[in-house]
Amino acid sequence: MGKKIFSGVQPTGNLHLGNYLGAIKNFVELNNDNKNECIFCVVDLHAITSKQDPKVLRDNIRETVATFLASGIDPQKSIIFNQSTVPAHSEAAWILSCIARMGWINRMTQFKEKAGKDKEKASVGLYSYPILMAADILLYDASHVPVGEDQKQHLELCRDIAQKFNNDFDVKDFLKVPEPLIQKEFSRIMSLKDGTKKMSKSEISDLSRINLTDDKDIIISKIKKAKTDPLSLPSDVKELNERPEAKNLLGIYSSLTNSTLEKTVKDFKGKNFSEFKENLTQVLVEKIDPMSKEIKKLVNDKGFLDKILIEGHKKANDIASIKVKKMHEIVGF
Ligand code: AQP
Repeated sequence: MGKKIFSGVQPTGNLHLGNYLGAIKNFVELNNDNKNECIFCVVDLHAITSKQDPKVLRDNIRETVATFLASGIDPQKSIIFNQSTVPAHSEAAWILSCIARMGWINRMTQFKEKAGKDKEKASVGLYSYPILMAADILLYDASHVPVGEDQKQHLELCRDIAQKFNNDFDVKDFLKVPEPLIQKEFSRIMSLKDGTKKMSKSEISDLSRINLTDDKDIIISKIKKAKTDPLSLPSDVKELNERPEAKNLLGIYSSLTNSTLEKTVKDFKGKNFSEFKENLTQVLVEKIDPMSKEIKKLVNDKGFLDKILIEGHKKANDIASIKVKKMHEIVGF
């Protein structure tokens, strides 16, 4: 039997190699398996948990759709839509926020990281967004949710919320408890400037990430400048535990070549970084440069991208509106 897949990407600009290798690459594989039913959502409600320029947000929504298509997601096989066009997401999020417990949300490490020292000034939305994420997933009875490692805790919260709703209202299995699909290796791609920090859209330095819109020359220059250490490449994977930058670059190479870290380490043992970086640049350019060209072409065709979103909206709304109506009945509205 196939899987019911749901996942989302925030249209917050600068989609990068981490988003691709951690999540979108997996979306494409799941989409290619005809047994699966896939829904990929541009989560614009999540995007406004931090301040967005409305015009830029509108462009980023389309660019995210363009990125899905350029990566290989087929809109004929998968539903692609943006979250704000399906009101059931906000409605279900409210109901589920009355199910989730404060103690559960207080444990979410991503809020602590993103809000930083100034958490009094963070939006309430940023704090409660994992509940909206639970609503996104549960509305579609998703069986599996492909995400990067950073979303693991939010997925566990989603499972707890589903179970508590089912127990509280004695509706066994009404909300389907989803399984995370997190790749065993390379599910957390790190910054090119600091191998201990996640590659991220919001990092100020553009040199910290490979954007999916970077062209060949930019990729060459970013990899040249990527942080390394003074040693040559190791002969044993274990040595990488003390060498975060080397581990990250070798991991990126392994993921792009569908190989394992063990094999990559074996292939490059004793080599210096400059030789390895040439190989890494080559595989990155082969993968990202055509994608970047395609994204840039697609974003000029706003009508085409909007049509995909409208089609996706209809299909998603049909599913989600029925589920939220049932939720209303269950809670007694
Ligand atoms: N560095 C990463 N490595 C692996 N996977 C990653 N993801 C994000 N960063 C990495 C995965 O990409 C998917 C979409 O993420 P998102 O757009 O919803 O937002 P995010 O996690 O907030 O992305 P960023 O880049 O990390 O943004 P900021 O700068 O705001 O912190 C998710 O499945 C995520 O796990």
